[in-house]
Amino acid sequence: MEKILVIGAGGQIGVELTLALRAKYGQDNVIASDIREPHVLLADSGPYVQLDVMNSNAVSLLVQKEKVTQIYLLAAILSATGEKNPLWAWDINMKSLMNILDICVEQKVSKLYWPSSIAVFGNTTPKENTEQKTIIEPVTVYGISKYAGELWCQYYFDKYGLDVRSLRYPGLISWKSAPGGGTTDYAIDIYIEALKKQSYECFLSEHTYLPMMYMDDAIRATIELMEAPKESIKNRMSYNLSGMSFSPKEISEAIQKHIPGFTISYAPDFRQKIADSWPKSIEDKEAEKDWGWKAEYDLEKMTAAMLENLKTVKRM
Ligand code: NAD
Ligand code: AKB
Repeated sequence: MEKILVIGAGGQIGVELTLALRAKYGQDNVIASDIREPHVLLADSGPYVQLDVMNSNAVSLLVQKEKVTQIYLLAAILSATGEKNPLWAWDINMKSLMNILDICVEQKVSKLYWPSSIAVFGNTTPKENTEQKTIIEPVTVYGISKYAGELWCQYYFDKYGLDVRSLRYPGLISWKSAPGGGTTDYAIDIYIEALKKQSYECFLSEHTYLPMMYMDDAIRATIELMEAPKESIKNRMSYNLSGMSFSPKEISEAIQKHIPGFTISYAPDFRQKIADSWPKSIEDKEAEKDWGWKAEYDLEKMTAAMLENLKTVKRM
């Protein structure tokens, strides 16, 4: 029987991933943990432990006590927040990963999931349909930490045989749990403001294309990757993962089909430079070939789902 620990479970991905894992593996078999108080959707749906991933002893004791077989490490500082305090972001992102890689080896945890990001790509990377293996020269502290993390994952696989798996997520768009300080967060805020005020001031310029994905696809990709047979996982750094690509202008036009009076204005800030360093779109042929990945949501389908779902919640 699997015993799963999700670290950073209170975040944008963690809440939905924990709920999906609990539905699949049984609620008592998925321990949610975060440095924060439990998110409202996690409080009554299974075990919760409040802990700091930087406290390696505490994590190690928990893994030992609960006989954890799989860890999903989601705790991180994202791109925009990271640029405000680079050394702190580097410390959290790298130490958390190194702590967990070591704990997995010491405690014989059978599988580790750790997400990377399109932020590994930089200004010198080809912008369209960016390939898995290309020029990788990240310019944000977040991107540097993700690329270094990918190399460490490969190292622990090669040296210790650790079954570590990873995806380079695009910007993720969701409605259950608020985003945590990324450059792609505008594509969530825009739906919330469209419903609240019928207008939105965007912090990126109108033709800034970025790779994006609806959370349902991202959760399915994560679980499919983790459940794929070990021999089919050929990439131990991180797989490119592609959903859709659009600009602020295009998402605003998709919203206008549902809310005709919706208007958008543009006031680019420091996040524009981060967005400009990332690809406009990426390809994910290796994920498709190795473990059968295929996205289901495009911009139209996601927009309908986001607006419908957001109408049902008061939170965020
Ligand atoms: P988030 O900021 O929403 O959530 C991160 C969670 O980690 C938060 O709940 C936070 O409280 C927790 N955390 C922070 N420091 C901690 C600590 N010291 N100990 C324990 N918990 C701590 O982030 P997210 O969007 O859910 O992202 C999860 C992972 O996915 C990150 O590695 C991120 O880089 C990656 N990712 C996210 C996206 C996206 O669009 N959301 C895209 C690419 C990659
Ligand atoms: C961010 O914008 O920082 C994240 C990401 C793409 O990694 N959403």
